Amino acid sequence: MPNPSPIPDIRLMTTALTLACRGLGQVWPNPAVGCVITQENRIVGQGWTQPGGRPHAETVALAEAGAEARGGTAYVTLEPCAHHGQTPPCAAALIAAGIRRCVVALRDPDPRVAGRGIAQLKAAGVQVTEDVQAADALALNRGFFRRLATGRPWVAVKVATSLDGRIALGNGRSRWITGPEARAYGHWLRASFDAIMAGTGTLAADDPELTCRLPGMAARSPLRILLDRQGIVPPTARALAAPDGPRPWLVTAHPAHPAADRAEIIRFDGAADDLPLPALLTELGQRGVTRLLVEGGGRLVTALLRQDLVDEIFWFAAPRLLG
Ligand code: AOF
Ligand code: ZN
Repeated sequence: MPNPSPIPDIRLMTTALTLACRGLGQVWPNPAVGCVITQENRIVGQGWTQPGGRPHAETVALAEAGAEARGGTAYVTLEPCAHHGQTPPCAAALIAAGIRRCVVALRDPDPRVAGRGIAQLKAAGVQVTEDVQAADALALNRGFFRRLATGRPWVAVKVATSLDGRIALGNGRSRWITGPEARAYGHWLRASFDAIMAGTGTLAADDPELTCRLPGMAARSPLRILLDRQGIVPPTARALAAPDGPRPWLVTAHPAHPAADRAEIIRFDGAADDLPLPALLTELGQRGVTRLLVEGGGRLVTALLRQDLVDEIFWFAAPRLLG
């Protein structure tokens, strides 16, 4: 049965954004992009940036669409790339596939792209519509945009407190304050970040694994970054245990950290109490991290807040008093 009324751009772009989300935490230093290809009123191809950052979303969607892409419309959450990087340019691939119209949420600020993708599409006679769901696309890739603009990752902090604002018991020993739903959400959060960072205090007191333990999502555990300037964290720490994911990074001023063979060492010199946090964030940015989740401890979080380095706070408040 014919369906003459076209699906609004905004709905198809929302679908593309949903697809893009799947790449979050998996694609750094690349952005997580989504792509939907339609032919008349049917979706004929869908794609999102693959783990490691490639293939790009458009490549995946075009492969699925095959010959049906010809004359179709492509919805992309970020301007198609124009550069010959590790993959051929997506703008050229869309043109070659015969895409007639391209709807773009947002331009790509990467200097290798920066408007050239859109210019190439237009020059080839593709009709381009820009600025569809741009705010959502920007929010989705805030890590990618932040790193390109400042050299540092987007920094989120996760804290769990009691109703009276405590993060630990008076004796200094933390324990689970929040319930299973909050814990599951916390694990999902971990999966959506490139890296998770914790300081000596939390590592020593809680011995967290810092992995994503949602069923079937272990492979989505983020890179673990351990901040242990003085070399206090033992090699037996659970956060250093052989994971499914990448080898942890250990940031330390210790010249011969006892756990050096269990992690990649990032040397940071300076006084034990005075963390050069802006420099550390720049170093992480240089290594490609776009989305950093900090899970304590209190001292690290306080220092980040004091230095105005926190972009986002996930605050879980449990309905109980610790006193
Ligand atoms: C797209 N679609 O899915 C992504 C794009 O190192 P390369 O060759 O993979 O290029 C990385 C750059 O490509 C990255 O900085 C960003 O500008 C763009 N990412 N572009 O058309 C995608 N992930
Ligand atoms: Zn591309």
